Amino acid sequence: MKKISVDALVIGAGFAGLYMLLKLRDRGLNVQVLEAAGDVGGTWYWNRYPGARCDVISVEYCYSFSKELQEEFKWPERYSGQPDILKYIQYTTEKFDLRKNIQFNTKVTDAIYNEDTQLWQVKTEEGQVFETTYFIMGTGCLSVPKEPDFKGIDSFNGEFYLTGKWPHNEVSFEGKRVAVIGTGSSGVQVIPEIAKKATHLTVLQRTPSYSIPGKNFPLDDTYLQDIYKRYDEIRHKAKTGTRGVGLTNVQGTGKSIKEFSREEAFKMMAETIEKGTSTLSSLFNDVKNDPEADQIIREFLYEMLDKIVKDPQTANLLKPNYPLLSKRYSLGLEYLETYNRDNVTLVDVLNDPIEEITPKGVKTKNTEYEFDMIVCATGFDGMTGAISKINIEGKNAVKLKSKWAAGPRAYLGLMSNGYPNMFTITGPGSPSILANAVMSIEQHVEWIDQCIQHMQTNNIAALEPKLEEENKWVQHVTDIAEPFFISKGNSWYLGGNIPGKPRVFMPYIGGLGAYTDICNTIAATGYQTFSKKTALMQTHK
Ligand code: N01
Repeated sequence: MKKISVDALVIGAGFAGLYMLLKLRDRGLNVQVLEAAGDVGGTWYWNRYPGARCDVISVEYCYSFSKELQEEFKWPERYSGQPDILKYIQYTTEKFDLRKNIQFNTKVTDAIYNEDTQLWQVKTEEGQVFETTYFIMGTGCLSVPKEPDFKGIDSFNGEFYLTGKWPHNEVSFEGKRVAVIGTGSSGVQVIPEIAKKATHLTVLQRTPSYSIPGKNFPLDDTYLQDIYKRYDEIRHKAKTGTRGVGLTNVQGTGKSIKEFSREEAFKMMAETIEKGTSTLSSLFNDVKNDPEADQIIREFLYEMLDKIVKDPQTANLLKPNYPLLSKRYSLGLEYLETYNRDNVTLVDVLNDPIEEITPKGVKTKNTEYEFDMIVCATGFDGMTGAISKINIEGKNAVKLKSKWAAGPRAYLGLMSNGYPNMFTITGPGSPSILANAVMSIEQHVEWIDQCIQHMQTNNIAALEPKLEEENKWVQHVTDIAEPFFISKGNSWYLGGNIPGKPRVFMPYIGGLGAYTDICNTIAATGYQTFSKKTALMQTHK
């Protein structure tokens, strides 16, 4: 088989891969993108279940690199739905003529580094072989759904769907008895939509989610024109702040919640929600790690839930019993209200666990339920799922899987020692999904682009982080998360949802702005924390 030689091979055509392609192509590199799906979009290509949308405000959940693009694409809603996010990604693809460098329906199986040639050899399931100087993973943090492994799953006679791999054809719920398994962010979104159409919806809940009511509304031209005027300031705030957002920042009090009377604190939280902001955590400085502070915020949320959900037994079942900030909470759009519908039943599968899927439906320890359709919103193999699907071998033929057996080890979430010129966009150890993912992606792509420019101008053929620097960073990522609830919850942030996955807190909690400063300082001081091998630059045209 003839090898196809390129300068840079980018895996994935979502927000990350597309921008990486554009940057490196503009730099004059010969870039090829390989994408497993049939079109662009990444996670927004696959997650097309009813109700799918991003809980970052749309005018912020989009690229900032092009002023023209920013003002050209008219976001229809405050939190626009998946069809519009996908439309935006397609629009960007056409605008910058990116499609010609993307090969779809192509799954990468192996990536092997050759120390003699200083090139990566990348193989695909379809039998192609690529040779590349730069191997860049834009494979996303939440792109590999956790495959449900219920006993008897194949015996079910009805329709079966995964939210993370939703079909392209329309799925009809009309006249059907539907079950949803999973009440994380995806479940919280799909449940209200199915409830509106199905004859009956049964939600099989193992762990309730905190769902904070959000406000969505159509955007008119006045709103958009105001944003356009303020975009520079909004984006500056987003990039220098913690969470990659410039609009939704709550004016924090900088104080402990305990410094306020219960009435005062509850009033402030109610007003914040009323204004359409769900980030209650930003109001007070101790709700991320102080159990007493968490208790107060939880009591507020329980009280709110009791007011919304009419049946007290259902309301009690919906109350999470873990700290608010130990997991990602969800933006609720009609979520809690859905449980007031006559056609919706909440079943507790924590105390009556699912034993198997049968031809007729779901059998728990005590009951057998009959369904026409089962929808699994059971989550993802987060952050490392897509990377670990590829057989990656670095220097001395060491498999990345072995190196990461006890948890991912990466420097800045960008590169890993022993794997020269391999970059991971929003990899483990970076703020990635703890911030607005598009801002995280732009920062990584721009850093990688600058790094490649540095390599080219300095005749560096191979660059990798020094092991001692990587070890320090991995320790730092663990240490700064340690005091906070988020590092202890049983969430996908720690691989807690995947049996056998090492429990390591993967994202960097220090905030996007602080992290960007660290990355920029490293670049400005000549990448001293990296080892470099100088050789004749290989270019492939
Ligand atoms: O996945 P999850 P998700 N039996 O892992 C349950 C992003 N996102 O797809 O907690 C019964 O959060 C599981 O129960 P438990 C966002 O970053 C964003 O919902 O393991 N139940 C849990 O309830 C988010 O954090 C947006 O006890 C089982 C659920 O399935 C991330 O994606 C929208 C089970 C999985 O929840 C993941 O969210 C959607 C079993 N065997 C997603 N196995 C927005 O921007 C699993 N569960 C709004």
